[in-house]
Formats: sequence, structure tokens, C-alpha cells
Amino acid sequence: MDHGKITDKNDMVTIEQCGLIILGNSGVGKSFLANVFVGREAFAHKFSSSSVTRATEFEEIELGDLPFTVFNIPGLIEAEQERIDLNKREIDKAFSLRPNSIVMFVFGHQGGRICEEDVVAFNAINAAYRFQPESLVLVVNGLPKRRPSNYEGSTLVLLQNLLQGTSVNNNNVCFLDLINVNDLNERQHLKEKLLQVFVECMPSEHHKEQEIETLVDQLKQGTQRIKELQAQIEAEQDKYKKEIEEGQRVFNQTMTNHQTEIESLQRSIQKQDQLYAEQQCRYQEENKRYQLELQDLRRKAEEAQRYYEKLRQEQEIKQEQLRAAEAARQHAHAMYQALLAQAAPSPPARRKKKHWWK
Ligand SMILES: Nc1nc2c(ncn2[C@@H]2O[C@H](COP(=O)(O)OP(=O)(O)OP(=O)(O)O)[C@@H](O)[C@H]2O)c(=O)[nH]1
Ligand SMILES: [Mg+2]
Repeated sequence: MDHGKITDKNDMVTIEQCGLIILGNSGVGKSFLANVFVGREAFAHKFSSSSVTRATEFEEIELGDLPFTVFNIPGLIEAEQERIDLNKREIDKAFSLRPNSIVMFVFGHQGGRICEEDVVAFNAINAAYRFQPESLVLVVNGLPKRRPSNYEGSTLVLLQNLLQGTSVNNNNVCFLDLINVNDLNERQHLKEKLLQVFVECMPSEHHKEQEIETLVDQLKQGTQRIKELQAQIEAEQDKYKKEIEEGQRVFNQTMTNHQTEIESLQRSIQKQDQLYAEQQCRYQEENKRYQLELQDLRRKAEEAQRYYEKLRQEQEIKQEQLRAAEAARQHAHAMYQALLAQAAPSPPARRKKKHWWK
């Protein structure tokens, strides 16, 4: 298979491009976030007791002038092993179509707590595809807007402990508020928050090193271990207090910096928009003038064509007249010759003159 290329809905081979592979368990909001990137309701997402996305879908988008294929993939962990196996194949499909990708792993939460199942899913896919620090974005989705002021800091520390072998820091974790999905401003703000983390990323190659291992009983063991680790971190709050405070401080600082960057970016986007609108206006005026000139030229060309046609017809008439005159002249000449031949008597025979002396 040609890994770098992909066929679109019309079976056309499109140019080589990067993927945005959104992973996570069922119901964490993958399809919803994919739509935020795409900018429209491209993928089905709904409040449902069973999984919604059942097969891998994708859409082509442009992010900062770069073409990306956004994948909407089923969540990994479900109740039946059969479905987990199907879901693994759907995840493999996305990686084989776009090995060069940015991976966005979405975590859900229960009352702010990171779900053990999500950690197990992360570790299982990470073991198979070895996520790279430069191309990994971690998202905690659907958080209440009002949450403890140290939530981000403590969750960072927790994730650093749970996602072993993975770099977890302020630059690759994104905490997203539960927004009103119909509010366009909130959606835009959410997209900007995601893009803040995105701009720090570079797509990298992902190749399968092993199968995604998730047997239901292994899952149970894994979740038990994670529960214990969470409880331990909770119990040793004091030990982690400094780390959490530092994490939160750096996180807040990063957010303030990003906010300033976004504001200046927005100003430059506004300026660009204004320039573009002016250009568009100039272009429309020029286009209008050009259309008028074109109409004028067309009218003149039609006139010239009509004049030429008239001249051609006149020329034909003249030629016809010339031919008729020539025929008449020839006829007259022939008549003249005939008349000449009739009217002129043959000269009398010359008599010899007699002289008197003969
Ligand atoms: N109000 C609100 N709803 C959200 C938000 N994020 C996700 N949701 C909703 O949560 C529900 C589940 O989201 P989906 O995007 O379908 O979840 P998924 O991860 O794609 O789930 P599967 O397709 O089953 O794997 C949907 O109803 C989403 O609209 C949010 O920020 N605000
Ligand atoms: Mg979905």
C-alpha cells in the first residue's frame, strides 16, 4: 500500500499530507472535537448509551496552510471483546493511511477524575504505535467551567504518573471546558485553545510495533492498578503539593502567554481580513471594468464582422456584375465578328488594265 497517499470520496488520489488522528474511548467527545477542527458538523456525535462512531471516517482540512486529514475513529474500549477487536482495526486503518500524523488523545472524566479506562486505552495504543512527544496532544474534555484553581496542576501531575514513558507538560496538554455546542463563539474559543497546543506540534511517523493489546481481563487488571496509583497520589497529596502548585503556576503562565499570542494573532488576522476585503473590492471593480471593456470589444468585433459581411456581399455582387459584363462583352464581340463576316462583300476580282499600245 502507498502509505503517503489516500483516496478521497471521489476515489481521486490526493496529494501527500499529514493526519490528525483523534483517539480515545467511546463518548469522550472525539467526533465533536473533530467537527470543531473541520468547522462543520461533518461527523455524527451524540449523547448516547452506546458507541456512535463505528467505522473510521475522514475529512480533508487546512490548518495554517497545511493540508491535514482529520480522522474520526471509534473509541477503543467497549464491553465486548469482539467490538474492541473491530475498533483496533479501525485505529490501525487510520495509522496505515496517514503514518505521518499528529495524535490527539482525548480523556473524559468523572467528576474531574481521569477515567482508568482512558489510561488503559492510552497505554495500549501507545505500546503499539509509540507516540512521539513532538506529535502528541493530550486533551481532557468536557470540564466544568467552574473548577478548583489547582485542577490543571494536579491533573498534570496525575497524568505524568499514569502515562509512563510519555512526556506530559503544559505544552502538550489541553484542558477543555464543557461548552454549549450550539454557541459559535464558544466553539471558536475551543478551537483556538486546541490550536494553541497544536502549533507547538510537528507531525511524526507512526509505525505499528505490536498489536494493540486489550483483552477484557487485562483491562480489569490495568484499571485496578491505576485506581491504586490514583489513591496513592491522593493519599500523598502533601508530597505532590509542591509539584502541583508549580505545575499550576507554569500552566497559568503558559495560558497567559498564549492569550497574548492569540490576541496579537487575532489582530493580525483582522488586518489580513481587512487587506483581503480591500483587495477583493479592487478586484471586483477591476473585474467590472474589464467586463465592460470586454462587452465593448465584443460589440465592436460584432460590428466589424457585420461590416466585413456587408463588404463581402457587395464584393460578390460586383464580381457577379463583372462576370455578367464580361459575358456581355464576349457576346457582343462574337456578334460583331458575325456581322462583320456577313456585311463585308468579297472584293471584286481585279481586272488587268489594258494599255493602248497593246
Ligand atoms: N455540551 C457539550 N457536549 C459535548 C462536548 N464535548 C462533547 N460533547 C457531547 O458528548 C457526546 C459524545 O461525544 P462524541 O463526539 O459523540 O463522542 P465520541 O468520542 O466520538 O464517541 P464514539 O463515537 O462513541 O466513540 C456528544 O453528544 C457530544 O456533543 C462539550 O464540550 N460540550
Ligand atoms: Mg464518535
